Amino acid sequence: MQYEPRVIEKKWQKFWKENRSHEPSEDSSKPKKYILSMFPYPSGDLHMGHVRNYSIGDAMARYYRKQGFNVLHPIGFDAFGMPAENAAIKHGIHPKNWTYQNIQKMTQEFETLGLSFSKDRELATCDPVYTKWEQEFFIKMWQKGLVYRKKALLNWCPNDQTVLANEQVIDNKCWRCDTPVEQKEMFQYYIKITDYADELLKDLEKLKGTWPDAVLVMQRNWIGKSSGLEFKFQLEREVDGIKDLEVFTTRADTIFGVSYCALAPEHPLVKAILPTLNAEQQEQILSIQRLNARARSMGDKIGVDLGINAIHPITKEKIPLWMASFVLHDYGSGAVMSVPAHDERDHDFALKYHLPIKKVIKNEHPFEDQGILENSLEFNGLHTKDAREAIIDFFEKQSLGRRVINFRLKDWGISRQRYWGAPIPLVHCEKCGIVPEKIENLPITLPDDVIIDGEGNPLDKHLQWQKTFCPKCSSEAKRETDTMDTFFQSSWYFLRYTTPQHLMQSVPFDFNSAKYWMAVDEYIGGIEHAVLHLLYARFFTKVLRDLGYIDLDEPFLNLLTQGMVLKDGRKMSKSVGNVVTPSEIIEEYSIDTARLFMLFAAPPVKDLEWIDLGVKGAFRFICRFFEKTDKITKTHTIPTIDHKLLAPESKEARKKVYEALQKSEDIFSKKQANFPFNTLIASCMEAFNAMNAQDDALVWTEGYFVLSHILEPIIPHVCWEISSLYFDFKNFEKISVDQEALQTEDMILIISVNGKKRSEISLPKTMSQEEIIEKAKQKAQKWLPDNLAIKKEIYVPNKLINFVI
Ligand code: ANZ
Ligand code: ZN
Repeated sequence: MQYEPRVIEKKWQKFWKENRSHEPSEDSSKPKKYILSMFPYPSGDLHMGHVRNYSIGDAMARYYRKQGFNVLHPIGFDAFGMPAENAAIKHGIHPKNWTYQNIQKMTQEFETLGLSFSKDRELATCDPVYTKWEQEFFIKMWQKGLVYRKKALLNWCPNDQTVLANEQVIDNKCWRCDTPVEQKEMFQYYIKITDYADELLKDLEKLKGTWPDAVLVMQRNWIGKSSGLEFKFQLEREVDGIKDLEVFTTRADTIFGVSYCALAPEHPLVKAILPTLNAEQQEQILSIQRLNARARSMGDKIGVDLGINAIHPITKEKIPLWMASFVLHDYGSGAVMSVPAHDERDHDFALKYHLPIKKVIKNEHPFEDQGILENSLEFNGLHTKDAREAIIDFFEKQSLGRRVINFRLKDWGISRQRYWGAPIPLVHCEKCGIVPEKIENLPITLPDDVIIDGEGNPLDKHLQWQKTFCPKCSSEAKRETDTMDTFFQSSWYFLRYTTPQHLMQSVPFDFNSAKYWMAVDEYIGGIEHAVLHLLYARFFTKVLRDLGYIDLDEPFLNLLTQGMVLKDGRKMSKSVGNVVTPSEIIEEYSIDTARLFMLFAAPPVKDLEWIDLGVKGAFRFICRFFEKTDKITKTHTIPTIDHKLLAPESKEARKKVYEALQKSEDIFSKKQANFPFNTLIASCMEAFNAMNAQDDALVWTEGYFVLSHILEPIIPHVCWEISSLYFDFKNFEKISVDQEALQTEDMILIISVNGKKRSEISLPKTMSQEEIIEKAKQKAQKWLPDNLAIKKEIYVPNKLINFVI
């Protein structure tokens, strides 16, 4: 039979669509699996990374569906965001049109890939209904005190008069006009994710073993809990009413090694002292203020002597104060006690500015945090670990300072000064201040008629849209023009999918549906989302729980971070110019080829190197697999085979077939971790080769029956075609591993004639020597002509038989 991919792919895709084969049932008594690949941004082109991501998820969804699970495997689009607005600036296309056109195109492409998505639950986060629920969440958070407004520094292009995202700042210059970017203070809305810092950290324990360790470590570091001492240095003189300087240290044990204090350029004391400094010093401080955090951390360490001393709280020594570019204004108190003898960063700075260095710990490497204290008065001789505690106790007793816990995690700034996002549903009233919109007025939708020219926020210029009435006092008021960070949308889309279409207008998601489907059993996506998306989604889940929307602590039970697709050792991407598009492969070979190659070339969690020859190999296997179906004789059910009576080659074939089945079961029951589909496919290929090396018709039939079952999740079109021709799908459920086939106690013997290897034979170890020699003789008949007598038969058990003629 000839493999004609075009014909069978069309046929089965039509069948699945018409039969709604991939829609989950609402029957919550059934065991469920929720399989989710991270939803895509609708950039318009489907790349191999997508194909990989979705093939992995699809293989899982198809397998569990076949095993009788109720499977939810949805797709949607993360549809707000900057690229749509950039397209508008560059090509004059309206962001909405650009986005929906791309969604349409990509939906089509997903369909051609044969991905078994539930169509009913598809969503786009820019849809006003989605916005409506999201705005409701925002208002509930506002009412609960989880939202606040605070001034923050943003990248500002003075030429375009617009806020720039970090990606739009290149070498500290504006991406459009090359003007040096400044830092501008503006009001921003923040969500108090820090209120949940402890729970977010603690619950990482629950994910141990089901999330990759690397991701857990990254989340832990991002949350960055550290405990230490907070205390104040008195200043030698008052500046503008400021009398002291607060610092946070995790190394109280180094208190006697402090030789200067370093302050962030934004620190209030620096601002107060600024006018007293000379012009050059002032300019140095201002120039650091203009840099964003990334530029500061990458550049040289810059310092300015502030010309004022603090008093050491214990020794009463004079400690000079410096502005330092490396001190973060938004961590701790924005000021550091610097210990150059024991901190590398402080050390570099001290060398550069000739500041004293005082050693207070005896240790081999000066920058390790362990050792015995010296030059530390009554604390001398203590180990650093104990000294830390003793010194904090001392500070607390003397009321000089206190033990505190700090988190690196910062509150989530969600304001964006852009058009293509969900409007923040707040109203500014002159009398009442900031007031949330009434729930019944949601959604607050975007106006269509805007001018998008890259100068400022288009909503700021749309006065008509801004005009509204105060929800509280009804006087004329103004809408908030900031829109929400797109991470807001991706933080709850997985909950929305749980809810059937007919309820979508009346609830954000249905409580009971969410209860049934959540948590996501398998979440699949790139490692680049290890921190932000996954942390925000975990946070959102906890907030929605506390607001009564769900009963759930953690949204994703298992996480699989798939590797990248590489070509010639580099990430496959437009900018590198090494892209192979999915449609090229589909046109030249077939959809199943693309899927098979993607899952065969590497385990899902590892990077995958694109090899043209590998794609060809995948195609050739499918062709052979399809063409050899004429060997199938008995159909519609799995044949009954008496294993003992089979020829050794047939036994070997059955063994390989059931080994593959065993592997498949081990993978999906997670006895083998991280879904190593590559080894499963290799095992199927081996089994197929073994089938080819024998000629028992029933073994062929059985082999096909089992292999099309195992391979269906990977190459569905081919397997559905084979199954529909020869088998009855219902019988797939009856397949189980034949233990007898696995337990062949066979040995492989080399057969040689006059010392020359002629053949090989596989025989049971239990067979008698006479029988073995008889079988070997039959097998080697060609080389043992009847007219020549066999002079000698040499048998070496488990190894070989040599006939001397
Ligand atoms: C003295 C010291 C001595 C420190 C030493 C470290 C090593 P984590 O663990 O991340 O919390 N620090 C405090 N506030 C800072 C800020 N706003 N910007 C930059 N650095 C700041 O880090 C806490 C340590 O980072 C603190 O402990 C402080 O330096 C510094 F051998 O104090 B340490
Ligand atoms: Zn009002």
